[in-house]
Amino acid sequence: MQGKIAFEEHVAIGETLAQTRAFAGDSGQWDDFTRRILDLGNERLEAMDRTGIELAILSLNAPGVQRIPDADEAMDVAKKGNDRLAEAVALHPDRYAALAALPMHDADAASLELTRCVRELGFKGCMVNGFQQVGDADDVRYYDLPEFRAFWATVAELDVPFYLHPRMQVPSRAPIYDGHPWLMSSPWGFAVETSIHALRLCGSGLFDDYPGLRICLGHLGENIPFGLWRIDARMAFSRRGYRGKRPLGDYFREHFHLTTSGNFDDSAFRCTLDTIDHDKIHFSADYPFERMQDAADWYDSTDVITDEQRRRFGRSNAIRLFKLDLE
Ligand code: GRE
Ligand code: ZN
Repeated sequence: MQGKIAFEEHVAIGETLAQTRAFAGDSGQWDDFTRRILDLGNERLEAMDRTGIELAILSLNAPGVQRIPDADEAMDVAKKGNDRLAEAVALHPDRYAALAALPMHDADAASLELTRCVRELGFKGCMVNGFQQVGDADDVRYYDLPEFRAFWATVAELDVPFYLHPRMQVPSRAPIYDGHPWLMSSPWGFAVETSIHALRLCGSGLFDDYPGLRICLGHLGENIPFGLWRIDARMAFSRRGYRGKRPLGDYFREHFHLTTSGNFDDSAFRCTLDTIDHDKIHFSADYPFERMQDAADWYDSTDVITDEQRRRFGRSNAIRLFKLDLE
């Protein structure tokens, strides 16, 4: 399919490149990976051309700003990353747009940088990589906490999507993974961490306070579609600290947009399609952690969806989500 829009497409800057090294593949692949994640020129654009991706809405690599405990340093890196993305968008406005990286140490800093990116740089939303480490590397903040309500007010006012991207748990909080570092990262732990964060948002009453918020999740929903029925079924018996006014599934279906990033599987896709309204399903690749070719080969040919759905999920839904000036 030509004309696809993808929006979990990562870029590193010097300050965030090394964070990604462990995930780049086995030894020998780092040089290629480094070139691909830093590149915003021909190699990326040609891969987009070959795979029918017209527009990539770019974001900084994970964990990025979220793993910088010092607030001032985090703000500097966020600004530097965002300015780099803005530069690429200015050079190739038909091929690139951008999601802001944000320092999430406190609501004011996050709101300030999001507002700058949206109002001054024309960014389409933000991508935040899970919890923020603050001060001490073991001190982590999740965004359902009351102190972040002022940030969510800014997101609601700017009316832009917030993409919650995975990161790995910090070792001091993750003894269950002892001896199994592979399990803690993208094969499984990423989805555990990100799904819990997303469910915390649902259970905190956030969406009662801000009914217009739109949250994006990658990887076909970080396993939540598979578990959604059971969450509501069990919570009919006991709500223990759940602060939403409505059943969790209502919030998930109303506020969450899910992308195909890094999860190119028919069975998982069917489950997601069965669970979520079809105006909230989107193509994405997760480059360069995945190959654009793998993402597009699967998406363009899977018979789980019709060609008419392929167009909607590959393009028109994203145009509406990000209010893009495209047809
Ligand atoms: C990602 O950003 O999506 C990612 C990583 C590390 C490993 C796999 C992956 O940051 O998809
Ligand atoms: Zn990603």
